[in-house]
Amino acid sequence: MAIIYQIRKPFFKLNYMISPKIEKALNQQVLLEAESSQIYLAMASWAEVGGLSGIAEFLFTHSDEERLHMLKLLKFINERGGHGVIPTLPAPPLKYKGIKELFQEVLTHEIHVSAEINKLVDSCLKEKDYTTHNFLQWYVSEQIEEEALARKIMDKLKLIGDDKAGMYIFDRDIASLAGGGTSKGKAAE
Ligand code: OFO
Repeated sequence: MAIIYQIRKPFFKLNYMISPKIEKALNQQVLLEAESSQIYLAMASWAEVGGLSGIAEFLFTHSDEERLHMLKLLKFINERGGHGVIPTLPAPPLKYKGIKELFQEVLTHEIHVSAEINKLVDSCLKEKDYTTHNFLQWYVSEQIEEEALARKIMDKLKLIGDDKAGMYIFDRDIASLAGGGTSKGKAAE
């Protein structure tokens, strides 16, 4: 029995475990995805209280998607022999100056998330962790879609300007853009 254990232990370590460096970086991304979910949840609540039901629906859905992104990472870390850590989150902002400012924050946040994903991909290449590198390609594609969606929304808001009727239609129609990323409920698979 002792011989079998001695053979299996290094095999397990060599083939299945992620390095502490990648584990830490992935857990940092868990935090960022969880933070995204919290921020969008706070935005959704602000919009709902302000009578912007379409924007609220869009943001509630977006918040759910970010939670799925977090879960997908967490499960991957655990499957690879690491420990997915549930993070402590800073309180999100509760109020926004207006709709345009809110969606500008969404775009800025998504650009930041994309940059962090790219750093993570780079670390995987440096560590020669091709399994995690392959896993992260889903996030690379997701970020392209999310940034494009946030830019599309900002373009629409610029066109609308201060036109109240335009803003009414925007609030009515934006709900149909919810779930526009690659996630669409598949992230936790
Ligand atoms: Fe997780 O996709 Fe946005 O942040």
